[in-house]
Amino acid sequence: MKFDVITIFSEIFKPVLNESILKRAQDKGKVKVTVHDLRKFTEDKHRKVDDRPFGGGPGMVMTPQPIFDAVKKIKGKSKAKVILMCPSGKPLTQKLAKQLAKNKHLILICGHYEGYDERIRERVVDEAISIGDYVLTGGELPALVLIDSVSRLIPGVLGRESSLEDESFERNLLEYPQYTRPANFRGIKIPNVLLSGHHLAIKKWREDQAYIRTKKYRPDLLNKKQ
Ligand code: 4GY
Repeated sequence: MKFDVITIFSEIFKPVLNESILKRAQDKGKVKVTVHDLRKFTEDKHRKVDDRPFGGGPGMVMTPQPIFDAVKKIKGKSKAKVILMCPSGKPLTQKLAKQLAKNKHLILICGHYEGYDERIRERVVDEAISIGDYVLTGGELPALVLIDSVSRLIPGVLGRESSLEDESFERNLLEYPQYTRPANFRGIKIPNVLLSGHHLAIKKWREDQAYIRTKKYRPDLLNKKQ
């Protein structure tokens, strides 16, 4: 899977991409991420990427020219899917991450200021995606969230394929509580059933706990169809 990111803050990406599983995924050749500086695509002599909104109003808007040209150049002859990171996009869910993981090439556009010139969305973008109902200062963190959530679904990245299946959002249930050693930590004991060796009882307890938790913290998930 190839990710091309278009941003005015390239440096944000390095520390996240150069650690842990995302680093290993790139070293293994499962994922390739290239970060492009939007300003390199400007025709304007001041390398401007924004301008004042027509009709007035506060703030600045991302101007079309650099983004149009960056996407055209990066896309070349590939059939890349172009994604705009935007609070008004389609919500990123585990289901959407799975669909995105089927692509060979994604181009992610990270915005700033007050928003994008609408012609970008109309003519360049295939899908606008939001990571949640809050407004950030830019699309870089959302792009990293998308890269992370999609990369771990690519075969060979996690190296424990089977366990992806019973993950939380796969079943619309939160995870059951987990414990590890010691069984008694400073007087705080783990539930007895986990020490019983009774596999069916443990399975039942975990199912009950997952349901209780979901009902308490995310009742919305219980009403969702699979
Ligand atoms: N939430 N999900 C998000 C965001 C920053 C103003 C457009 C989000 O995806 N992106 O908050 N992005 C905004 C800042 C211009 C992008």
